Amino acid sequence: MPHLSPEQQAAFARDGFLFPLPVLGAADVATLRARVEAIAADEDAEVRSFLHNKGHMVLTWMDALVHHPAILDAVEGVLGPDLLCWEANHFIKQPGDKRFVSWHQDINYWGLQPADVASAWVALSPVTIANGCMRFLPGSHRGPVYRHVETFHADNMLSRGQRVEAEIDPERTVAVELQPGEMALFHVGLLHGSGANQGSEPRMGVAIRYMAPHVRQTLGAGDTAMLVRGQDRHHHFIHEPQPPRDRDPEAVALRRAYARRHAEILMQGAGHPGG
Ligand SMILES: O=C(O)CCC(=O)C(=O)O
Repeated sequence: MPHLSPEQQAAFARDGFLFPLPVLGAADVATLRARVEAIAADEDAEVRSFLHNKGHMVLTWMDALVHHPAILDAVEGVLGPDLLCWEANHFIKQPGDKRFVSWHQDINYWGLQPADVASAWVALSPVTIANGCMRFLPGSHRGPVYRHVETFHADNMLSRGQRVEAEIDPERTVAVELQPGEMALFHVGLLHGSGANQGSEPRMGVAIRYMAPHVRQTLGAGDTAMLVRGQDRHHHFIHEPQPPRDRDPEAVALRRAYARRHAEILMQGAGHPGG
């Protein structure tokens, strides 16, 4: 896929998102999906946590995904030629899964400033209104950063169950339906959320978080990121090495330390003792 056209760049600046962007072929999606399902079914909780926190440091195929040229070409179109990958979060909802993602703005609790940060949400299954696709509120990345309340609702997939206090008019929202291998790119300030899976097939996607290297972590010291394209002239984040092989013991130990620090930074300020 080529870099974004001027029209696509203008649409991203106006709306705060772009989709659908085709980035992966059917064979790649099938392989990735099988790998993600195997990790999700692993008996070891630490292995399962690779799907939520810094798994690209220990799994070569996840590292290859966050470096995928088609994904990075599109991200470069909105963030520029130098790119850090901060995180890759998998969001999986099985049929009948009641879990949802309340309306929120990521910028409100990630601590990343300025807002030159975008998520590349890649579909590994069909993603439909029935099976709980995301919804976006166009242009909301240009508006205020709203107050959020932390609900810690059991079915909320967000770490604190954080929900924006603003009223969202459903008529103004856009359903982010995707085919497997398509991607939605969205701005860190965009209001978004998703419902339960009321369909008959799993809804699977991975949200890869990218930023320009001048971005800082304002919540605490010691956060980490992987340089995936270009150069880092700022060094605001400790650089993560690429994994030499799957689950290399040294890489696993380093990922454990970095993932813990990353989680500590993100949960600072959470209003719940179990945060
Ligand atoms: O996958 C979802 O339903 C929500 C994803 C999300 O909130 C995010 O990527 O920031």
